[in-house]
Parts: sequence; C-alpha cells; structure tokens
Amino acid sequence: MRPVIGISAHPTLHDYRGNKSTIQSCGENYLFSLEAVGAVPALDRYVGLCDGYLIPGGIDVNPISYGETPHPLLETTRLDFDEYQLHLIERMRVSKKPVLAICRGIQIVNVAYGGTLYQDVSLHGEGTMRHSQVDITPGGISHHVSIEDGSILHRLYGSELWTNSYHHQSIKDLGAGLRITARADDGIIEAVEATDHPYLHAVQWHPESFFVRPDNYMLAIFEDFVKQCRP
Ligand SMILES: [Mn+2]
Repeated sequence: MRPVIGISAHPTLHDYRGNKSTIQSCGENYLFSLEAVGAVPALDRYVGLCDGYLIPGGIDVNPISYGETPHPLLETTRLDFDEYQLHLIERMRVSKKPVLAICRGIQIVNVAYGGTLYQDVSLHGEGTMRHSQVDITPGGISHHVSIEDGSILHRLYGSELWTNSYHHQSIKDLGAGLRITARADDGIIEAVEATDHPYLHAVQWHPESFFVRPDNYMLAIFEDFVKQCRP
C-alpha cells in the first residue's frame, strides 16, 4: 500500500467572471513530486477513503471529451483534468458512493454518461437568457428553475426554486442513465440525477454561494447529500 499524504492547502484570491472568490489550493508540482516518489494514492484507494464526493465548479470541459471541435466561444479547458474527473466519476458509478456535482460538475458528469454540452449557452438558440450572472449582490440570485416531480429537488423545495447562474456552458444531449430534474424558463437544463446510482445529484447553479445569505436555503442540498454519506 502506498502511504496517503495530506497536503495543507493555501488560500488564494481568484477573479472569475467579475467575482472575487477564495480558492484553497496547492501548486500541482507538489502533487507531481509526491507522485514521482510513490506517495500519492492510486485513484481506487482515493475513492475508498471518502464516503461521498463533491465535484465543484471550474473551467470549461474540453470538447474533445465529447467528440466535438472547439467553438469560438469556448473558454479555458484542460484535457488532463477532464480525464482525471471522468475516471473519478466512473469509479463513483461503480462504488455507488453519493455524489454532489456543481456547475462544471454537472457538465463533466453528463460527459461521463456519454452526453454533450453547449460550448456556450447562446448555441441553445434564440431566446436563451443570460446565464453568466452580472448582478454582484453577495449571494444574489438570477433566475428560477422549474423542478420535476419525484426528484431530490422536489422533495427539498417543491416545484420552483430561485437560483443564481454563473455558467456559460450547459448540457446539450443528455447522457444515458441521467434524468433531467430542473430547467430554466428558456429550456436550459439546470439539474439532473442518475438513474443507475442511488444518489448522484447535479446542479448547474452554485448553491455554495448562498453561504453568505442569512436565509441560506441552498444548505438543504448539502445537508441532503451529507445525510447519504454515512461511513
Ligand atoms: Mn442558469
């Protein structure tokens, strides 16, 4: 067995689409150096360590990952990151451990299930709303979503929910083994669940950004996820 090494992360301030957020991270060369001397656990063991997985937001998915060529509106991608997350999601499908996927998370989950993405939401067609939120109110909202019966979201919120919107890509063709559980008024897919997994919940908005609100009604999404993650 390879030793499992914890690395203490470092807070850095990032500018993303006009919003400042603190990212806890570490330089990747630390990881590569540990890996080079055999210390970083293999993916299977890494998966075994955790009782559930949160797949957070991030950069665009490389269209190569779903068999397309880059559109002019495509932004930064990183193919090796896609490959790592696609392997991780495959392990989640096998292990059946609970997954909560957010923003890029829902997109890479869809790609892992064989689906495709709009490289920019405008490619969804005429009438597509702005999904890159420009209001800078901390914890601010942007649009509402309509929720399907019999879904996790419906159990938590009923048929409608106001969300924020910080994405410029979204699901195009739905992957096999996923069901749509919420859409925005323009038809953009805002949430999915897996049908081949006991608890894989993915949302296109950022529930964690509600943390600054006194009425943090998105915490229910995290609470519901963590309830499923008992060791
Ligand atoms: Mn949206």
